[in-house]
Amino acid sequence: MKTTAIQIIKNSLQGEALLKKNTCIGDLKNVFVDEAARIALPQERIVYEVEAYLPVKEGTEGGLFWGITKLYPGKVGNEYHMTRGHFHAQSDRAEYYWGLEGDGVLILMDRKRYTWVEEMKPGSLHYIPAHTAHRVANTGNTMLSFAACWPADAGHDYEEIAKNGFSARLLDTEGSPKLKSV
Ligand code: M6P
Ligand code: ZN
Repeated sequence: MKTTAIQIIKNSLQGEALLKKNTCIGDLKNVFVDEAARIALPQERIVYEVEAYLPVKEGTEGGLFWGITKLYPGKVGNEYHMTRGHFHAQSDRAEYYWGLEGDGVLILMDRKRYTWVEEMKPGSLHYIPAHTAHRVANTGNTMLSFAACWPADAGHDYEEIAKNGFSARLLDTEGSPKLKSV
């Protein structure tokens, strides 16, 4: 029997034609609340890596994409390393995230700017509803890896978050993560 083109080995995607993207401190201008702290860090420090399998063209109706994100532990000021976060360009598209390793928090915000969180750990399954922005913070001292499955026609709307941000941030407050309204 033929093996599949792509395999998941130790929380990594293996195979040909995978999309791989690293996001560094230098790429995350104005993403963290403490921009001075971000500027003071080594700009080439990797915050997260994404490996994704895109078996159909971006925008294909009915298609699905699959990826693993590895979020390194660390902080920018009092804020944990986190993904940029996005709504979907096609806003009515949902997504699944699930925890593979490490400890983190999924931060969700609806269109009324109501923000809530879900604890992310190995085995936690997160249904991200349509019209809901999503970002993940690594609150632990080890790598946080999570898998994601999203519609090929969802797209990413980063503009709304770049303009208005999330309505709350997860900050290290006396050693533990607390959601603080902004
Ligand atoms: C998950 C998916 C991807 C996303 C990635 C990083 O793997 O949701 O679509 O690109 O996380 O998140 P962001 O694009 O917000 O940086
Ligand atoms: Zn998404």
